Amino acid sequence: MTGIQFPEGFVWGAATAAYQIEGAHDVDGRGPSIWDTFSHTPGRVANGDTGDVAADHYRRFRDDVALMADMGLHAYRFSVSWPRIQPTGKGPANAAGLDHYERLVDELAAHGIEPMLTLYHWDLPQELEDSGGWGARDTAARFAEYAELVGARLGDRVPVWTTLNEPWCSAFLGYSSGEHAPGRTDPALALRAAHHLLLAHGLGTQALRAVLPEQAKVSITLNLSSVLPAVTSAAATNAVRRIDGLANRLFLDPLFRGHYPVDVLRDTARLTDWSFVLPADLAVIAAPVDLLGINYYTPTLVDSVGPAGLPVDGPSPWPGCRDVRFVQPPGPQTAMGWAIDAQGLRNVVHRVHDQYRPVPLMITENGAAFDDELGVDGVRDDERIDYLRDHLEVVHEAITHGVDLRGYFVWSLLDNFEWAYGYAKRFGIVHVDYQTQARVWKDSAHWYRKVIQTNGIDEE
Ligand code: GBH
Repeated sequence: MTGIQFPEGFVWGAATAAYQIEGAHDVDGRGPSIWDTFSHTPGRVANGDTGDVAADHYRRFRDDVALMADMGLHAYRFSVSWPRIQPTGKGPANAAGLDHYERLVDELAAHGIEPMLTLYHWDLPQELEDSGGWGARDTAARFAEYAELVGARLGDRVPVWTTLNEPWCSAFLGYSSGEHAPGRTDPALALRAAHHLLLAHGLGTQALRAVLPEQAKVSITLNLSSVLPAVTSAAATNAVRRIDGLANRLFLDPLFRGHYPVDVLRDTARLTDWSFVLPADLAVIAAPVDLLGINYYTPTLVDSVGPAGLPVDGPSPWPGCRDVRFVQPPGPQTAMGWAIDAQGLRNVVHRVHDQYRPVPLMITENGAAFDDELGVDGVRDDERIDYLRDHLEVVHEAITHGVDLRGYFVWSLLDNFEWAYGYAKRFGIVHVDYQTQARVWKDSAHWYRKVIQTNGIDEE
């Protein structure tokens, strides 16, 4: 009995992000980003971990590319560190920064691996934060200049470009819950930030189109949520609408329909009048992309205690949703405490396919952290293999149902700096010993290599 077989040309990849793996924080003229400031602020990151050294990928990129080639990866999704290109977030390019990414891209090409380049995976130059960060409209214009610098240099060699990774996280974890850099806890500011991030995507797309060759593709990656009610009640149904509005439609609607969702504008009217949205912005944001990246990890289950219920204490990533309770779904979880449920991925891809103008889709991140143990013969991570298999089965099924899903990138190639969790959480399919920087393939990496080789999953 054969298992499942993916369509010919399906893209198999792995993903990383600059601040999470590069280290070399003060090398070759790199300026500080908001994550340097944040991670060096006591109490912000578990165990006081920082990205100063990380997986030392900045220096070891040639070895890491060789590892990717051994694994048979078709494509590698990485991000460029903005403060390596513009140490203060503005002005001319720092040549050493561009040179580095050119070497990386050339090394990938030499091994037949296609680069997929993300311009912004959360490492805003600190000086831009000091002048308002994503709360400032000017940051969107600065982003477009940065996009043009990188596009002009690498446009001939990078076929797929992504403006932003998960603007929801940048806006709401960065400026509302404060779990991420810059650690602000101002829900109204977070809504402004969300708009300026979308505007940055739009202006960045324009800038890229002007310098990239015609065949280059431009995309954005969203972390989309499958939001379901924990109970059957009018209050829970309403909570689903509100959380879905902020998690998904606040981004999908302006990108693919050219307007913000009216219910979200109404729900948040007590916090902001949205006057930072200028009429011309929406057309800029809605300029067509060639591809939509989707990152998916876990479903979201909500309930509502109602207006008279107990408010949730402390800063929250959900502006105006203090009455909404998040429920832990039953069943298995990852080391992050995130429920494992591939049905959520099914919901997300079908929803996008059915309700928004279909552009080709890619799963740009999917994966899990587990409490891996390094043994003499590697890392037995059957749970991660099961997680990946379950989600890949959903990807396959969606394709057979007509969803135009072109590729899959596992998060992550390497164990890395897991943001507020530091090095305590390991998402890699390759283990990193942070003492020696040795890379050791986990069983999941061997398994993934076979999936790529056979373009499918064997029945087991
Ligand atoms: C991605 O973000 C990032 O792009 C990547 O850099 C990161 O390393 C990776 O995920 C792993 O974290 O509140 O318990 O219901 C994913 C961010 C994950 C944020 C799921 C919302 C909901 C978990 N999202 N999370 S919970």
